[in-house]
Amino acid sequence: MDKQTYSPELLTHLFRQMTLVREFELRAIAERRGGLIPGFIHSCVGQEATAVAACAALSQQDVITSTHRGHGHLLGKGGDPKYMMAELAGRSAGYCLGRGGSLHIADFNLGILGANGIVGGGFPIAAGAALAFQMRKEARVALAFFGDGAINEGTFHESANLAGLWRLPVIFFCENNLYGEGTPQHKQAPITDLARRADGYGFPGVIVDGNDAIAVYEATQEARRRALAGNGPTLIEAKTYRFRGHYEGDPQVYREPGELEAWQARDPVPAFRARLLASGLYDEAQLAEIEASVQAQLDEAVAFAAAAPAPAVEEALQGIYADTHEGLVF
Ligand SMILES: Cc1ncc(C[n+]2csc(CCOP(=O)(O)OP(=O)(O)O)c2C)c(N)n1
Repeated sequence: MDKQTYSPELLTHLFRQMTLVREFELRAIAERRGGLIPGFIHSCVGQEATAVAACAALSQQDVITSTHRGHGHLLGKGGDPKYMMAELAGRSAGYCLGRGGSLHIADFNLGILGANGIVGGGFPIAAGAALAFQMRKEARVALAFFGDGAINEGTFHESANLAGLWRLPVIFFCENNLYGEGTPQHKQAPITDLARRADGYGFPGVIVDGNDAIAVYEATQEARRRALAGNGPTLIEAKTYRFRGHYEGDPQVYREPGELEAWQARDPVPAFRARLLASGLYDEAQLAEIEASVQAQLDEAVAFAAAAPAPAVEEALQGIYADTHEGLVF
């Protein structure tokens, strides 16, 4: 690791946030088992480097669109674990007042334009935001996170086409974890390197090791520079792997023997930890202190969620935009 290139602030941020994402997911899984959290959880355990390092390369004014596997993206962009945990628990103190759960978390103040239960739903939102930035001459970019399954949706191709044509300041960030639900990538696309799809739309496609936080950070920084210089989009394909099921409870019969273990040997969180220690910039005690502070933050988040009330019945019709008698009212 180059001591000149990376500030201690950035390195500490990457380590802390990656640890936060990993531990948030493990806590959420445990709290689901314990009954605090109802419904589905699609965890991103194993994909912490992509979520955190891509967001670290953005400014606060930049925006992201996220997915059903979005906890890491939201935390990476500054989401508060307290309000996230409360939302997962269906409590009124949550980001969506407890009505949306994990798939709908948004915070426009942080540039989080929303997780999304619709696979491929984020592409047109990100391209539209980028068009707005371009028209208003604002130095901001939009980054759409998505999976290898989502790149086969029509929305990718429509959004990429116009983004390429109009040179929109958008980054298409593919977290290629090799599966769309239980379907391996080779059964859903005729090519292995999805970055090649960018060719058809006239912008660069780059492949990056998605388990290497620094590589992800650099690729995203470069894509952002390009977008802000008026040169249009980049497709980043980050090769990575999810360690847990598609959802909690998934029997995972589709994995190749030994595949999970091989990827776990390249676990991005301990790999980054080891790299920090090897750099000589950090010692064991400093990293342990960061890890303890993450645990304390999550203790607080779980206690906050557990103590928060469920939404009141009278709130059920608030925020409903369509009225069948009087037409649309938004
Ligand atoms: C339009 C649409 N089609 C199908 C689904 C069901 N579905 C939910 S997640 C998923 C797989 C998505 O795979 P990928 O984009 O690779 O993301 P990953 O789950 O690997 O993070 C599918 C098919 C959906 N939610 N929306």
